[in-house]
Amino acid sequence: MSTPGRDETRFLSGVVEGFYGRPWTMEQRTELFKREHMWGLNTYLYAPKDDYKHRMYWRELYSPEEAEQLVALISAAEQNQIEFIYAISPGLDITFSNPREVAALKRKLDQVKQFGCRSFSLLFDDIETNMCPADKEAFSSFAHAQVAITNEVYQHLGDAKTFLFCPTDYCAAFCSPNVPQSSYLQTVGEKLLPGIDILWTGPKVVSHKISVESIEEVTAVLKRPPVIWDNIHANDYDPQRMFLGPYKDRPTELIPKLRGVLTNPNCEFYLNFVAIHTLATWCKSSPAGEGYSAQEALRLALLDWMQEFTSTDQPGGACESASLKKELSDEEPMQTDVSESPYVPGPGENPLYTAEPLTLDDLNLLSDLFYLPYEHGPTARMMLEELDWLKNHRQAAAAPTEEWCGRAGKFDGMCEGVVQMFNRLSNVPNRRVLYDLYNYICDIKSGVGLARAYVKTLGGQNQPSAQLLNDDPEPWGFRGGLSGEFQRMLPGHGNRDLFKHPPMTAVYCIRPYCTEDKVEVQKIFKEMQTEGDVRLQPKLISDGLSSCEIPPSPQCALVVEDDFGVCGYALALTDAKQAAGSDQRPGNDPLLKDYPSLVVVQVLPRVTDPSPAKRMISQLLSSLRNSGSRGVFCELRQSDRRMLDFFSKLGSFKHIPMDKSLSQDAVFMATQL
Ligand code: GDL
Repeated sequence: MSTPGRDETRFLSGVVEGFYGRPWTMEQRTELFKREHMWGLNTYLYAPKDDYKHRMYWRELYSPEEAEQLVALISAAEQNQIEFIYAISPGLDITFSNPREVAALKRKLDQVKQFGCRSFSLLFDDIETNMCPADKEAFSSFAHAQVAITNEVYQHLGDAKTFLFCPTDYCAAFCSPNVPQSSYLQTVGEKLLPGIDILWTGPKVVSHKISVESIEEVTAVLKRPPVIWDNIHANDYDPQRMFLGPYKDRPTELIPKLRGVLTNPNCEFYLNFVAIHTLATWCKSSPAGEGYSAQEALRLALLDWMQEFTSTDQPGGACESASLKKELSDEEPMQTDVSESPYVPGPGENPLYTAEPLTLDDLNLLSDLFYLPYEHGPTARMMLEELDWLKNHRQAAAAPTEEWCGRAGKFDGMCEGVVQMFNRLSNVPNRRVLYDLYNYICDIKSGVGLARAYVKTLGGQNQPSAQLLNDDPEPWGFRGGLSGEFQRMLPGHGNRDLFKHPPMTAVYCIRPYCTEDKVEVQKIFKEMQTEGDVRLQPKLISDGLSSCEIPPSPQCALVVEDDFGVCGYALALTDAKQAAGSDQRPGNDPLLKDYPSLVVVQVLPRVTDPSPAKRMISQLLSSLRNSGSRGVFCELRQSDRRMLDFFSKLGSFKHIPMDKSLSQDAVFMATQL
């Protein structure tokens, strides 16, 4: 069906207000439209998760007051040539098969249409995937249910300019077993009417990089290029972070392969200057032209942002405070001293406080300290490197070396830079921007302050008890609240930081095992054995698989390659009984009854990213399921901490207690299929 208002060639570019938490105000949204228009962006998707009537109470119609506000908002968008797309998220509790529910959805969207809106969106992100019994009866899958209702609403609206659908599996990481083979995406791709566009966040919810190949892959399944819902600057998942780095790690070669890009940025409206400005620069850079430099885009954005900090013609700005004072003074002249001449300190008195103006260097530093979800900015990285060096090069017994003192001084200077930046920021005339920034800059100032005091202590300048090694510190000496405490107690994951564990940039290729891989697989098996248990005790069935003595079942063998070659494998037997028998293990082992299949995974230590192993496991589990198996187990040696950790973290595999004589030093984990 072709839609009269629809322009497929138009690249949708702009903002999705799609985060959790306090929605933006109407005034902020109007300001957003002006900025988008000024910077050449063309779209706004209204999808604030915690707006009552967008999600939780999606059935409820808008009151006359709300209607008036929405009408004004939609018209403000139009005045700024911004396409206003109204989204609704009915997925929390909708019964897809009930015609009254479909009618409620139509009624709501009809109301918004009356407000002047021409573009709509149905969102099914972040919802439970199991259907209620009534829906199970009516639809063959969750995808079928969503597609049916979306097509019906789309046809009902008839002439939507744009219609967007957000799938429940909206990124590659959510697709099982993978993007091309996801039956959910296949159904969406085949059954969703061609006039409907599909939102996609990339490889992950918050994607570090989005490659052209990954987009080609998803486009093939969806049968249309996606609209990227980009969470690169979203900060609703961590109250200590905001993102002021440039739009980055999305090649501009993507532009002709996409239907659009909408960024879902920081919750705090005024923190999004860089996010939106740099996205606009990206959208304007054609791959054929000069190209896009994230660094240059950031420079341009910060230059413009400077203006905003110093502008006083805003509500809440210094001028407004002054005029507010004036108004008050008009009303109650007796209570103010406005009529008096300004105070001038006399000789020997305190000079008046003078605010130092903010500098562009301050903004650069601010952006470096709050850069991107997978990357700190250059100065932040340097500070971490210096602190790390100072910690590791301080011999307690001896006096600090000249080099150590020099670097400690440099570190102290960088910390002082943060304090100065804080001071100048807290004096800016534009208070609205400051208030959005405030918690974050306060937090980083304290964090840096602790590190600074620690380095002084290392150098012998501070008494250890003075600031942070105190037995009874002030609450700012132990930060992060209960959530921080929980995190610190978790192994590995909780302690993950961007400095010590930068995200993986390697590209992994997973492919079926072929006989030529035998030598490499055996090599990996041997290497991992010597790393772990040299005695090869206890003898495991999976050793036979890994050493290629036992052939894996058909469709049950994968290898993963990185730039250096094969670096891991995953092998499985649909029925491990025979192999167990040949290994002098009782073939009627109760384990084998419930879990007849066996899987073994191994990856070299250079692969620190767990995702290739996860992807291989999920592909094998899906093959085993298709072969009719009920369950699968794996055998691990106590010494193989890495694989034990890996399977434990998968969540689905549970420990199976075994008879000690049988299991010796082995651990068995299993899952039903
Ligand atoms: C999500 C949510 C989004 C949220 C974001 C970042 C999508 C499609 N949905 O999964 O509302 O802001 O993560 O936390 O991204």
